Amino acid sequence: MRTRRTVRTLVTVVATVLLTGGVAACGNSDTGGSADDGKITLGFSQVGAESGWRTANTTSIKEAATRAGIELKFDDAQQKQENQIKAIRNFIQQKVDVIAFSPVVESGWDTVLKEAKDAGIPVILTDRSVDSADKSLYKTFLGSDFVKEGRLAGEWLVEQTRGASGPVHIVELQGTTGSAPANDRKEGFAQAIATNPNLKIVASQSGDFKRADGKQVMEQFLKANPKIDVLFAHNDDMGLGALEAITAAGKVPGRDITIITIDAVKDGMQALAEGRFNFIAECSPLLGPQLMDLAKKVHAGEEVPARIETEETTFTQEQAKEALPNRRY
Ligand code: GYE
Repeated sequence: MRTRRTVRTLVTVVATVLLTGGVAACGNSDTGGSADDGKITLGFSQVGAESGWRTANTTSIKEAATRAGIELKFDDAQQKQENQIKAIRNFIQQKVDVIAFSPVVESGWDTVLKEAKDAGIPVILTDRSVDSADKSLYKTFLGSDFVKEGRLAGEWLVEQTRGASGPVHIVELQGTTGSAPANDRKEGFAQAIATNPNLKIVASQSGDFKRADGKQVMEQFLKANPKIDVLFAHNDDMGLGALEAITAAGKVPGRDITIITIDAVKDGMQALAEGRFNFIAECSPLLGPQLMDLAKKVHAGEEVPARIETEETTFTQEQAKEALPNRRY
């Protein structure tokens, strides 16, 4: 691996010299990095700051980079794919050592990933994956199993509604349209509830993983559907926004409407402990330390597993009460 990387770096250096007509334009160490001090430079393109989960994820990455002695070039794409593509191209131009990003949506990455590969810069996917058929475009994917999270949420509901004699009306607040967690959580939940024909999704719409959107879409759901028994929100923030809409409609969240969410950030756990939510499937944002470890390994040309899955659990109201005091985010 190291030999291949060195050759690739050499090709890039030679190509740059030929194109620019001088060595001065390279200005870099032989590792292809933008710094000459031997420090690894990591270009990271973050989705945005749409949720409590995302904020905790950003903090984890920034802190871990400092601790690992990695120079972090951080870019916030404000939930726009075009901004992420621009950021990745900038990282390539700056000749960072490693690129990592959390793709806002699953599709449309092949071209820019190929550009990174051609420049000899390894790419790590973190949190969310891409649907590229060519797996050689990235080194590894570090993150959760979103289908499993959706399935765990659905299985809990199946368990709770076992005795139901009539239909159970479910509304679903989806995450960002086209994102891996929205696609996969929807799929996992649908798989689980398919085992009981009484469980019916009567409305399903995106709230873009944001609190304000969750509130607004829930208001529409409540207006259009006189009978709502369950809300499944793809993250805590949308569930928290929906709480306001439910209360404003004169209903008691957690009692009149059963609320299931995903993430288990502090505000979500608080709502669960206080009985306003009913169940949360955890999704850990603390990916920073593992990401830095992987960045070092791929930079050194070491083999890394193609897929690294985050360890997660689920919380009932009782479990949330117990876990809350020690929650880090
Ligand atoms: O669940 C949501 C965030 O990709 C796992 O993105 C992440 C999701 C998380 O906005 O809150």
